Amino acid sequence: MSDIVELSNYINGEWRQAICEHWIEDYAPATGALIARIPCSSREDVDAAVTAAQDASHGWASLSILERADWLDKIADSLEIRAEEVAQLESLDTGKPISLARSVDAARSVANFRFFAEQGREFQAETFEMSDATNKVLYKPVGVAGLITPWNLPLYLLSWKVAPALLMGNTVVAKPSEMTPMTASLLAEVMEEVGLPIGVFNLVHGNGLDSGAPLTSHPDVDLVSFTGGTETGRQVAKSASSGFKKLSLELGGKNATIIRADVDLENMMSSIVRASFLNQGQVCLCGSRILIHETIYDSFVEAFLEAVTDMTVGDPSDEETELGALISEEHRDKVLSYIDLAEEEGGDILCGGGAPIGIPSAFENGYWVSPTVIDGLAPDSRCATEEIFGPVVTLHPYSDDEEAIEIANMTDYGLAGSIWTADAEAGSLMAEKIDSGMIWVNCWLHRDLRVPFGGVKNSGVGREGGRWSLGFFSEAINICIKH
Ligand code: TXE
Repeated sequence: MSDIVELSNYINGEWRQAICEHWIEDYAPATGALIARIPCSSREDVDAAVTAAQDASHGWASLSILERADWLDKIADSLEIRAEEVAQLESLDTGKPISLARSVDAARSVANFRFFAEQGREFQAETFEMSDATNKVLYKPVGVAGLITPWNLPLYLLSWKVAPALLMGNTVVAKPSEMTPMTASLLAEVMEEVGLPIGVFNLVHGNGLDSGAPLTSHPDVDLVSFTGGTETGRQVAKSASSGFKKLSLELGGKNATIIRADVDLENMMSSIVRASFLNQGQVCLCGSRILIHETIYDSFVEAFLEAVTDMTVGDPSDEETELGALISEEHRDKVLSYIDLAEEEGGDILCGGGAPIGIPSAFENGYWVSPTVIDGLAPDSRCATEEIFGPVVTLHPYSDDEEAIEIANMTDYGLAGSIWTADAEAGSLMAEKIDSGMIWVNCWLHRDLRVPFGGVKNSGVGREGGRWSLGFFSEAINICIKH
């Protein structure tokens, strides 16, 4: 019992329990053990956080962008000192391998604050000259930002929103996923440690309906940035629309990985496997449909299966582990139900399909699915077009570039994709015809934080990243001065 942590909300610079005194339990995905309780916040808690953010708005907005950039650096410094703690908490709370939590979650969270601090220092508002007038563009804060984040990359995605929101002069109410609350609380501790002015950053724990929905529909929240599932995104869009809030939605994906006949498989295979299974396939950018030129289909499948079955699945705290557990029992069951569906749809399970064999007894109650590869499915089958968000990949042959593009565009999603080829020019031309926000050629998740990030179709609305984030988290105002 003593190892179970009780987390609090952070509102107006104070640590508070939910007014209703109800709790939500948080489990470690690798073992199924109860590790924390978080406040099951409701409308009253959200109201208090929004009021605190509103009260802090004027003071924060009156700082210059350079002063706010300095605050982001202070936050980054303090977070960096606690990087190992971030990695340990993230690995425990999500079930992901510690090596990944260190190299991606902990490192990138610090990098996000530093990156946006730098963006603030380089920021130049435009002027547009006319023959008889000068137009100045001002970037004003939007106001109170409601930030809602998912469980797959908890602090990484939260910092991706908090940093530009603060930089542009907004105050924040953050609502992290109830399944992974640990590092959001750590971030609130960092805000307190560095002495960020009271009310500028507020944290409300809780579930989607009781605390997420009151935040997105709150009349005094001016902007909503949401990352999560497409269906939830639809509800968030509805609830934010009546107040005409600025809205950014980063939603799901069903991304194609296109393997052309001229691919250098020997050098590219490890990256293709990483694109398929990073974070147990629980990254919205993962390539969950691999389209393979028919002339190399058999040789690709053989090499791919060899690489996939070679991956080390198990204890997330072991440095050698490559794949950990899925986020929850419910999510594990959803992923398994898609594997059952694949069999009904005529697919062959080439590897995986259930819990890893021989998992140590300490992990028997965790939520495990070993990496699963399926072929024989029609490219328009449900398993090949719906988001599974787990370690499950379907394989499909194609005959020429046009057919690959047609299959890639066959889903309601349009987030990302990758193309693997010795002919980078041909890959780039193909990329232009794919209906997705981001396409990588001969790489995957190779992120330059200056570029636009976001999806088309059911993958979302709006772009974040670099100047797109600065634009989204501000109101551009034009002042036209006649000479
Ligand atoms: O996410 P939800 P879930 C996909 C993936 C997954 C599916 C559902 O396919 O299987 O979404 O996952 C908060 N108003 N992705 O149910 O519900 C919630 O508390 C306001 C892709 O876990 O979208 C959490 O903080 N907020 C995705 C956040 O929304 C609400 C990553 C995300 O939870 C709310 C995660 C409401 N009505 C899942 N309901 C990606 N794009 O990376 C819930 N929330």
